Amino acid sequence: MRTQVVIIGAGPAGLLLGCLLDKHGIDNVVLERQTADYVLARIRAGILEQTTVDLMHRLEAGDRLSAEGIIHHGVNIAFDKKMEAIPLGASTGGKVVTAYGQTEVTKDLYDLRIAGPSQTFYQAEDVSPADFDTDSPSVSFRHQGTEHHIDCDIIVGCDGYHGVSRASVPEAAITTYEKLYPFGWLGLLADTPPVAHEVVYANDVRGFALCSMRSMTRSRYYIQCDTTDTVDGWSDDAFWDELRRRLPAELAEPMITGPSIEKSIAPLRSFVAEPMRFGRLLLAGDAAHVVPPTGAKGLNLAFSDIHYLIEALSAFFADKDDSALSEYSRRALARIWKTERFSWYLTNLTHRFNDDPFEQKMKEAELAYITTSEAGRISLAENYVGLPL
Ligand code: RFL
Ligand code: PHB
Repeated sequence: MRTQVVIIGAGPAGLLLGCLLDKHGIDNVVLERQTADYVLARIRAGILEQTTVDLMHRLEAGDRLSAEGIIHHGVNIAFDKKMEAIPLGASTGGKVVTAYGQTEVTKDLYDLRIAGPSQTFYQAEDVSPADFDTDSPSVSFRHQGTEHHIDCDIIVGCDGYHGVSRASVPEAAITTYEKLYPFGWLGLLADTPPVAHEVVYANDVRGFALCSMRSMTRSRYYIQCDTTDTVDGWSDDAFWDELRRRLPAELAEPMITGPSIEKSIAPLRSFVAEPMRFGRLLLAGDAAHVVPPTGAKGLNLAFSDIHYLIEALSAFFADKDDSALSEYSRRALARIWKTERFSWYLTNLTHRFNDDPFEQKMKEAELAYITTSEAGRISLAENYVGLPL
């Protein structure tokens, strides 16, 4: 088998890239380890930057997003039960974010992908990229018991933090930066109306809490938990009780609770791998970088990588312009590091994880600054809506 681009991973980054390559008339194959049902059922991100929304529209895959996405004109920060609203548009020339689940984004891209011309192999086993330090890379894998080998021009690793692509790069060629946080997020999805119209990040003496939504009848909440906690150790009632205890009364009292339809624990990590190009292998999305979910940047960052990558790949295939591929890493990393900084900053600001009274005072002062100073509000808002591409 031969194709121009092999994409490893059919998460949002891989599917978006595959659909954009189809639109540019560039042959591609997507290889995914899991079943389509598994990938489509994953509950993750919920807040989209305008650049992410624009990419969906560029593919003509944005109709449902336009109809069902909920525009957020602000974001709320609560500190010790006092809530402050930070407007987004007023500080950013009218920019907003949209609440629309990653699950729905993935479904919209999947529907487009299966209607398109290119092949996707789900349940691809033992995917192995090879010879990407030459001009003739290839990928081998097993599918339904048959061994396959694809010769290609480019391999793109969109296979997430635990994928095979980054792991295939010789250690000496890659530098990684990593920070693990000493807490996790316990998330709960419920068919109850969201308690607030826009996202609330709460820093409380009992720990962080987040109120978000998927629709006007489906809520998504998170609470900071210990890294050793298990989902089985948290009944729905225990979750709702703890969430209420961490929120201002104006939210805790009217909050409507109900049975969970999903509950999961995620570790929090900051991670960057440099560079993002190794000869004919390029990395994108969580395969190259991870942010803690505070600030809702992971999916958006994966999409901005693909924005830079599609420009680089179309230049490469139009006139074999190799410099476009080299520029990819530099352009993507410039935005990635700024977004890593914001996610790390917002995580530190909103969580409780050491008892240092001085640090606590610093967080209170920072919060007072970002909620009362015009410059502070603008800084938070311009990062929250997404830095320019
Ligand atoms: P994914 O989604 O991890 O997809 C990678 C795909 O690659 C497959 N794969 C392989 N396929 C073939 N062979 C192999 N050897 C393979 N190894 C792996 C996997 O099965 C999978 O299908 O990476 P991608 O596409 O880069 O997308 C990244 C986003 O999923 C991620 O950044 C976000 O979910 C992060 N995130 C959030 N991002 C936001 O922008 N806004 C949010 O509100 C937000 N909230 C969140 C989040 C992540 C969370 N968790 C669970 C970590 C909330 C949470 C709780
Ligand atoms: C979500 O809706 O899942 C969500 C919202 C904001 C975040 C993270 C996750 O910062």
